[in-house]
Amino acid sequence: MNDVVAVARRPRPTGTAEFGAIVIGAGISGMFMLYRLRELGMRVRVFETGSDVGGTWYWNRYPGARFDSESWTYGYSFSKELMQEWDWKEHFSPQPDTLEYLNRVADKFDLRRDMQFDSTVTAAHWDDAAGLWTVTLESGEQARSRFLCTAVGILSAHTLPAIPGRDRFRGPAYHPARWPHTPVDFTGKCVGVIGTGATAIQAIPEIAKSAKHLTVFQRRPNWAAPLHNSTISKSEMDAIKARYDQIYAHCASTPMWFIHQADPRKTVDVPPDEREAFWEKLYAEPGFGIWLGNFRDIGVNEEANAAISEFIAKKIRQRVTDPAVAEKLIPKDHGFGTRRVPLESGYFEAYNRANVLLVDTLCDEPIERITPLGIKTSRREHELDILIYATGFDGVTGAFDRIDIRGTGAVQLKDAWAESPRTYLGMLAEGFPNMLMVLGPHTARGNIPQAVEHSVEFQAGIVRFMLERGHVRVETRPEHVAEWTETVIKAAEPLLSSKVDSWQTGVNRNVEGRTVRRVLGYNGHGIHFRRKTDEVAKGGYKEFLFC
Ligand code: NA7
Repeated sequence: MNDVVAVARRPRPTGTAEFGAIVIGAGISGMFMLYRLRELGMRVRVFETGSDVGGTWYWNRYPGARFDSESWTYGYSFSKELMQEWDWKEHFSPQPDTLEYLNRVADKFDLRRDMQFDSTVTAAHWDDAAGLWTVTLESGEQARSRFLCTAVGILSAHTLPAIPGRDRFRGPAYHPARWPHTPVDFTGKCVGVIGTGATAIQAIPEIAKSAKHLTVFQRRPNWAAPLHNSTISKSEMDAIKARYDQIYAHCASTPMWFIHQADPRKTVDVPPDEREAFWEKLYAEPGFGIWLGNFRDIGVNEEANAAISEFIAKKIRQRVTDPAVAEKLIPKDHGFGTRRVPLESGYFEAYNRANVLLVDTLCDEPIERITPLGIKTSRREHELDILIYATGFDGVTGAFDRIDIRGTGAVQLKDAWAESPRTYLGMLAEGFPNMLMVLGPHTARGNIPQAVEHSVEFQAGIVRFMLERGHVRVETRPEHVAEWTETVIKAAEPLLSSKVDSWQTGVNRNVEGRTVRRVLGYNGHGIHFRRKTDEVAKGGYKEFLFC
C-alpha cells in the first residue's frame, strides 16, 4: 500500500484525527472535491463554517439573490443522472432553488457524512518533516492530512464598510452574505442600503416593494443591464435536458465558459445604425449577452468602450424619470463591462418610486458616520430602522488571508502573496506543498461551476497520479511558476478592466492594504486554459515536482 493511502486508511489515533485530505469549504467546490477524492479511496474530511452545504448559496439569502448566468449551464455536469433528475424552475435560478439543488446533490451522493459543519478553519500549517498539514479550527480542534484542499470560494470573505460608528446603530444591520435564515420584514420600515454593486442591484428593487422608505447610499454607480429572467416550462426543461451535452460542449468552447461568445466584429468597423440595432437586440435578450456576446473590442478599445457605454447610459436615461437621478446612476469613472456587469430586474425603475431616495455619497453627501438612529451625511441624518451593508467582499485572496496558512519554512501565504499570488495554473501555490486550490488565484474562472469542475478534475488527476506511483508530495517548480505568473499578468495588460478598481483587481478600501491593483485571475481564453491543463495532465504533470 502506498504512503498516501496508508495515511488515508490509518485508524484515527487518539487526539489529532488524520485524513488523506482535508477540504476547507462545503460549497460547490468542496462538495465536488470530496466526491472525487472519495472515489480515489481517500479518507476525507470537509470543514465548513456554515451549518450545512451550499457556500455562497447557503450564505447569500438576501431578497432578490439569484444567478446572473443561465441556470442550465450552472449545475454540475459530472453526473448525467443528476442532470436528468433536476429541473431548473427559472432561467436564472433564485437562491432558494439553487440551495435546494445543492442539498439534493449532497443527499444523492451522501456527502454530509464526511463533512463537519460549524467548523471554521483558522490555521493550516505544513509540517515538512512529516509531510502533513495540521489544520486548526476555531474551537481549537486539530486534524492532520496529507493533502489540504482549499475550496474557499472567490467571494466568501465579506467586508463591512470602514465607516465610524458602525457598531452604534441600534436597529438590525445585515451584510447580505450573512443574511438571516428567517425572512426580514421591511413592511413599514425605513431601510438604508450602503453599496450599489451586483448584490445591492438585485436586492434594491425587491426591498423597495415593501419598505416604507428606502435610502440607497451610493459611492460609485455601476453599469447594469436587464436580466430578463423567466420561468422554464416542463417541455422547455425536457428540451434543455436533451441538449445538455451540446450546451456544455459549447460553453467549453467560449472564453469564459458561458453560452455567450463575443461577436467577431469590431465596434469601430460597424456603421453606427447597425451597431445600435445590434445593441438593442442584445439589451432585449436575457443574460450576459450584452457584455460577453458584444463586439470583441469593447473590453480593450477605449473608443469602442465609450460607444457601448453611451448606449447603456442612454438606456438608463430612458428608464429613470428624474434626469438628475439618472445622471447620478451613470458611471463616469469606468466604462461598461470593465467591472463585472450586474444584471438587474427593475433596478433603474426602483428609483422612479416615491419611497426610494438615491444619496450620492461621493459628490453630494459624503457619509460622516453611522449613528444609533441611522446615517449622518454632510447634509443631514437619515433615520433608519434597518441598515444593509451591501459592501462586497475581499475578492479571491481574501478567504485565504483569513486563514493562517503556512507552507515550507513556515512562510505565511498572505506574505508570499503580498505583491502577487504565485502559482502554477492557479492550482498549486509556490512554497505550499500538497495544497490543492479549487478556484485559486491566477486560474481561469467565468462560469463558476464549470471552472470548479475543471479545477477539481485536474487536481483529482494529480492525486490519482500520486497514488498510482506512491508519491507523497507535490509542489510547483520555480520556472513554471515564473512562466505562469508572467502569462497571467500579460493576459491582463490589454484589458480596460485592469485599469479599474474592483474586487476583480483586488482593491477593497475596507481592508487594510488592499489599495493596489493586482491581477487575480487568468484572463486568457478558456479554450487555451483547458488545452494547457490537458497537456500538463497528459504529459504526466512534468511541470510539478513529486517525491
Ligand atoms: P461589489 O460589487 O464589490 O460592490 C460593493 C459595493 O459597496 C460598491 O458599490 C462599493 O462602492 C460599495 N462600498 C463598499 N465599501 C463602501 C463604503 N465604505 N462606503 C460606501 N460604499 C461602499 O460587491 P457585491 O456584493 O455587490 O457583488 C460582489 C460580486 O458578487 C459580484 O461582482 C458578483 O460576481 C456576485 P465602490 O464601487 O467601491 O465605490
